[in-house]
Amino acid sequence: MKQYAMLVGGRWVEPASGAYFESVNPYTAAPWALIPRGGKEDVERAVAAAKSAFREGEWPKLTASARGALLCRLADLVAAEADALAEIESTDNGKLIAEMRGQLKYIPQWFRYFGGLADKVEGRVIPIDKAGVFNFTREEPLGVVAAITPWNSPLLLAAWKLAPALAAGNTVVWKPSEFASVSALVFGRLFERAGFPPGVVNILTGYGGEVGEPLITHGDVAKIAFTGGDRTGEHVYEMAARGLKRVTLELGGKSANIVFDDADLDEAVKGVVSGIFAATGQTCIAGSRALIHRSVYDAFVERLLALARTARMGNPLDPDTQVGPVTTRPQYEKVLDYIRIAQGEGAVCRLGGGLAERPECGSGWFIEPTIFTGVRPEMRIAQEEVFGPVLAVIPFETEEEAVRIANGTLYGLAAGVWTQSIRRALTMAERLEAGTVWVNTYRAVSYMSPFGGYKRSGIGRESGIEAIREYLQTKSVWIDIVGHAPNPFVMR
Ligand code: TXE
Repeated sequence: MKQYAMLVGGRWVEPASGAYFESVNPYTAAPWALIPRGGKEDVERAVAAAKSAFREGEWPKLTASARGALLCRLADLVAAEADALAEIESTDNGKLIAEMRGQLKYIPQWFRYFGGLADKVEGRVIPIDKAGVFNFTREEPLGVVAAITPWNSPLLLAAWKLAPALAAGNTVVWKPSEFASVSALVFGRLFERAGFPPGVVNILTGYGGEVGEPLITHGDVAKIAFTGGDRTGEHVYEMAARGLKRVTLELGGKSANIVFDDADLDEAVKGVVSGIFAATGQTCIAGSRALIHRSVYDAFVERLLALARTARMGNPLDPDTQVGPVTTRPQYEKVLDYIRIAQGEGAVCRLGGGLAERPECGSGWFIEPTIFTGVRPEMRIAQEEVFGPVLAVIPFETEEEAVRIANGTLYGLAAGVWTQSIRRALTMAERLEAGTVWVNTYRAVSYMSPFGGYKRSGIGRESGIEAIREYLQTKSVWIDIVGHAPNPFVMR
């Protein structure tokens, strides 16, 4: 098994503890890599390196254009390594090679887009209301940013944070998930090759409590950019609050895919299937609730079952596989628990309903694509994030009712609407409490378009111009231009 090292201050280092843990391939359930088990001492070193890179040396002296050029160079290197990195991700987290290749080929665009944006961050000259002073603003970086990322799309979700954070001039300590760290440690080499000064990006691996917490609570960390579960996100927010730190939180969801009676049903069926079974449902934007208009309900469910039944399960490295394993053992158990909960609540299991024991699934953590009907909106299966291939189907009668059910959870990450009516599409886009609304499509993201959650799905936005603001702070500069002080005892 290959043993990896962490990146601190431009050097590849062992953890202070000397301890390593195994990363497990979810398709074989066997360990395949040894990951450094970082701790508090490593956090001290990494944050010190990031702080010193922020304040001294080459990085703060670079022009914004030069920073942008570094990010574009990084993009080219990522593009050249895309296939190799995709294979690592697929081996480490069990997601389809086709999906990971697609992501890896797309990731360079985040670095190009924010590289291009780096020298377009401008302050303003304010025509101030006071005589004899000149006032302008500067947009400045925050300092050391802690990026904490999950296992489901390890490099994509890291790029969403690192690209704007670096474009804005911050330095970064990045902690990938303990369940999928290998791609981060390999990706780290590309920062060196692109020419980033040492310490600008540091990578620490290990567990949330051992590396994540000391990182978040470290006095020299200015901001936390986190993607993960909402409970962990809440805890991260509490810890960040104690230090009055900024946060961007991208948390879970219980997104509704809403199919109206005037929809193109063939396309809608594909959209609902892709919303929940692509990525084995392990995506924050999973369309885990299908809301179907009563008049097309029976026909739609039949078509849905027919298409879902054709899903090819198996080795995620096989390009023909459509549904891979669940990434982690705890996640596998969580999904099986939710299937039991749904059955206990009286939902009707129409497809799947348990672990997959097909020969092509080997000894991996596979769960059959599962569809429940007879779901009522208040059931736990319709309220809580499962993060697996489990769909809850709910009928509705009116537009009003669809809105009420769709908005009736604590979450608000995304929603899908299937209709041919432009009026309905626009009305729904306005009324749905979700950071992203897709009409007649699902699961589309871009580096250009802001992404984030309403309600319990998160705080702040990633991607798009909005994202760079999350990594900047505004300074107001006042300059006297008349040369004599007014009355020193009153405010100017
Ligand atoms: O995520 P965690 P887990 C959801 C999904 C899933 C559930 C749990 O519902 O079933 O979360 O998954 C780090 N201080 N999503 O346990 O715990 C951790 O090491 C600091 C939604 O894997 O949120 C990892 O790097 N950091 C989601 C990261 O947080 C801590 C993606 C995410 O782990 C920490 C993944 C702590 N105390 C899961 N505890 C999405 N929104 O896409 C953990 N971490």
